[in-house]
Amino acid sequence: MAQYHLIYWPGFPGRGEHVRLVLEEAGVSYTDTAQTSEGVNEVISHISGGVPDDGVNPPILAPPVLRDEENNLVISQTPNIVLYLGEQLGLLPDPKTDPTGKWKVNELVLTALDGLSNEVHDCHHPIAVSLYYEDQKEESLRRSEDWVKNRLPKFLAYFERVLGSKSAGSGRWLYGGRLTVADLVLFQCVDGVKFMFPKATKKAEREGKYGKVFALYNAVKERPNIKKYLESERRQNYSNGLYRYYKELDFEG
Ligand SMILES: N[C@@H](CCC(=O)N[C@@H](CS)C(=O)NCC(=O)O)C(=O)O
Repeated sequence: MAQYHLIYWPGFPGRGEHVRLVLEEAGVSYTDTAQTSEGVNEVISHISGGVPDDGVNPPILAPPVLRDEENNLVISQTPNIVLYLGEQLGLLPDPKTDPTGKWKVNELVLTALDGLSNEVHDCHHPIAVSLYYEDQKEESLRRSEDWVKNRLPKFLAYFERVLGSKSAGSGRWLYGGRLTVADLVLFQCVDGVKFMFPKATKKAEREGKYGKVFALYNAVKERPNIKKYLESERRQNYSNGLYRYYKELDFEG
């Protein structure tokens, strides 16, 4: 049995993708409910309170969930899982030479998820998660137009600044001159935003102001394990998950 098991909705990459990319980059074997016929039931059993009830792990509210079978650990919250796996799999700064580095990398992960994942989700669900997009279309239009105009450039400029800062070290990565989980998270965020807002991201690329961000994006894409994964059937297409394409929301900014 594989040590790591990802529990997430099948059918779209969603927040589970951040977990997959860390596992794929590290080249460890894992199982994934997106790839099994009983996957949905497993997700439901975790979020409905039945599992885990083992006296050790707290109940789960929402996926993604990671089970580490060797350490009897069941945890949720995307950045929490990413930080845990980063430590387990050597995708954080070396604690011997940089004992506080993991908090800085986590800061970058949280910032990317705030701006380029959670805020993007709210572009198609600005009023309520429990309502359909079609029931909040007008607000989605206003929210998306503003996000593309004001928030997208703000977050791209921030990460461009991080990549040009002394703390990034030499090379193309966000922190300490080596690839960390923050780079993988930023890659997936940019990939999702490119899918949802192609006009705005093409314009941002054309403008040339965020060259380092797009270079990081391309560099992650070309990493051997990531490249293999992206070309495999394990990589799911975007559909009606966190990143979705609606023509009417595709503002140029
Ligand atoms: N902050 C959490 C959010 C988790 C979340 O919203 N999960 C979605 C799927 S991507 C879900 O199924 N939510 C159900 C709900 O919030 O009721 C994280 O980053 O993991």
